[in-house]
Amino acid sequence: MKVYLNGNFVDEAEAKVSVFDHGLLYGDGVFEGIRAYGGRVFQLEAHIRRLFAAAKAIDLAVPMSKAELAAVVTGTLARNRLTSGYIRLVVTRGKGDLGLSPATCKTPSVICIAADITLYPKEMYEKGMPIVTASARRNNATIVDPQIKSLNYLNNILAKIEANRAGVPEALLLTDKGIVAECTGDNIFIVTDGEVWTPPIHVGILDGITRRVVIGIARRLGYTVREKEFTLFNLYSADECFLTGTAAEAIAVTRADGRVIGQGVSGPVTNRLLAAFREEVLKPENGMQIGLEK
Ligand code: PXG
Repeated sequence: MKVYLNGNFVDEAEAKVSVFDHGLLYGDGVFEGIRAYGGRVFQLEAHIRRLFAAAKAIDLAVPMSKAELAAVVTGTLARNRLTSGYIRLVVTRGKGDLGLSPATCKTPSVICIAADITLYPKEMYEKGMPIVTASARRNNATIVDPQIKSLNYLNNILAKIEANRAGVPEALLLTDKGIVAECTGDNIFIVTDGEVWTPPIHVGILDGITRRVVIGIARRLGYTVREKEFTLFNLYSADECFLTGTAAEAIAVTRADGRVIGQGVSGPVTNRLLAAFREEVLKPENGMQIGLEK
């Protein structure tokens, strides 16, 4: 695998980041998880925009333009002869002195990796999957806003550990007030009486790009979509539930904390939205061409 590191494409084994990089020492940096389908990078502009917004929120100046960064993403795929797959874009505070002040970090590190990712077992994409509610709560947005896709994912990792220990692939995080927030790397939707509900961004969640795309699809298909606060009661009594995310794509949840959701299958609304999503990712207008860079 060739990876992009600070201006060069190098072999994975040659890609060296300093142990003094504050991304490693303090989780000081931001990232994006992006996917390519059929020779195009899905929603690349939206991902680049979100990365710049997150960098701004942590007062980190990305050392290149949005267009240059987009070219890094398509270039990384092209150099690895990939027309589909997963792309990880990382911007760290860079190498500095020990001590958490970013003032000692002169140049941010920019990293781009292309790889495969399979988040959940394949059969679960047809049958749905079980989740549990984690005892770990989602970061309060007044402390570190979950809209910042930062290199500090410990909150989510703690929840994932709870899922692993419970023998399920994913965990749901609630806000500190007990409102349904999101899963460790996915946004959550429920279907109740034909309406599609998803938590609003202000509860403290990532403004997911897949979430936005799926809301758009659902509205175009004529569903009422509400960005609405709801509790575990609403989840347990929902007709359907599904998760969205770049890595996860879209997948039904058929059991939560041992309660069967609806009929315990990937439901009709979910299936319709998942099918439409699979078409959406292949539409030329939604993606940036990978191109023919060597
Ligand atoms: N919530 C959280 C906390 C996330 O990290 C999503 C929701 C979904 O957002 P998007 O924009 O992807 O629809 C995420 C996304 C990884 C990985 O490598 C994680 C994500 C995306 C891609 C890869 O674990 N999280």
